[in-house]
Amino acid sequence: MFRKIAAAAAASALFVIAAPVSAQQKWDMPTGYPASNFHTENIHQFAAEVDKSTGGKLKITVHDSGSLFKANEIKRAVQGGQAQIGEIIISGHSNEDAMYGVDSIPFLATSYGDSQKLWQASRQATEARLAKQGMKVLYAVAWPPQGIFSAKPINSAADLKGAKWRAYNPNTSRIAQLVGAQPVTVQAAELTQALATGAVNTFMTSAATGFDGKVWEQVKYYYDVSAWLPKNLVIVSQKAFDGLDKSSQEALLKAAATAETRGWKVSAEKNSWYIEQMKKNGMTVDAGSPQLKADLKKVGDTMIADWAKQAGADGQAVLDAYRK
Ligand code: PCA
Repeated sequence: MFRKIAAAAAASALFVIAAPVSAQQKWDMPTGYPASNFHTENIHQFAAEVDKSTGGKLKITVHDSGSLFKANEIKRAVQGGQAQIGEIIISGHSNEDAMYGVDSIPFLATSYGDSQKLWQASRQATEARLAKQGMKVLYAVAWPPQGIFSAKPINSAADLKGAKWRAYNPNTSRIAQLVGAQPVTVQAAELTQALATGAVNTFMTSAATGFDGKVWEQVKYYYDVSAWLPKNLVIVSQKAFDGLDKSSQEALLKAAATAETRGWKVSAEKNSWYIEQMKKNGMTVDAGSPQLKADLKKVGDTMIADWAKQAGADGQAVLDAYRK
């Protein structure tokens, strides 16, 4: 009897010692956007590469469309360890820290090149904040440029007064306030529903999200003003990352770097295709009148000044690095 117990104890001790080396890790990855979205497709490619390059040691299961956690809850889920890895829209969290909202200020960075520059200028500060919260940034990818979708024609900001304005982050709510619209926060996964019920009729987003939500069924006008390019970040819990062996960590970082390059490229390449789909489905696509653009530029100027105040010295350093 004693021998049996001793043998079992020895075996389980061996198992415990051996476990970290051979163990397969299974991670859940909540994301907020649909399977067909280019960010989600990029994430699936990333997960497949990680599987391959770790020899199957790290399996990432992607839960898209806010099915595991709603888009705005994913950051907290990764922070709290309910999910090991996740995708977030960083500007969704600018109420926590102004730094998170720098990519969503109208007319600060309006092209892919400038957005990339702004990301390089703000990456360290963003990573440091997330690190303090126990999270590591794996990669970031920009959404296509943000334009205005509206059920009725818009010629100037005055036409936006009283609109039921869908917001997806604090900055888009702030724009609504500044133009006299009524902001309602709606995550992308619920946009189609919110339009169908009439809860919202106007919003700013990319043609990518316009396409995902088939918004042309309710909304007929798209003003391609290219006001900013918000970013999605793929973040991992530092604790989960530290639980990987060295070679898996390296494989994960390598796949992340590849996904970042690929994501920015696909975002830019697909943008014109998305806009084509708006037209094909009967939407009027317009660059926006000079008055509308001038009005929005004023909104942007106010928001850049507010942001600089809120983000303090760190914010000024980011703006200086960006403008250099
Ligand atoms: N689509 C997301 C965020 C930015 C974008 O282009 C959305 O509308 O929720």
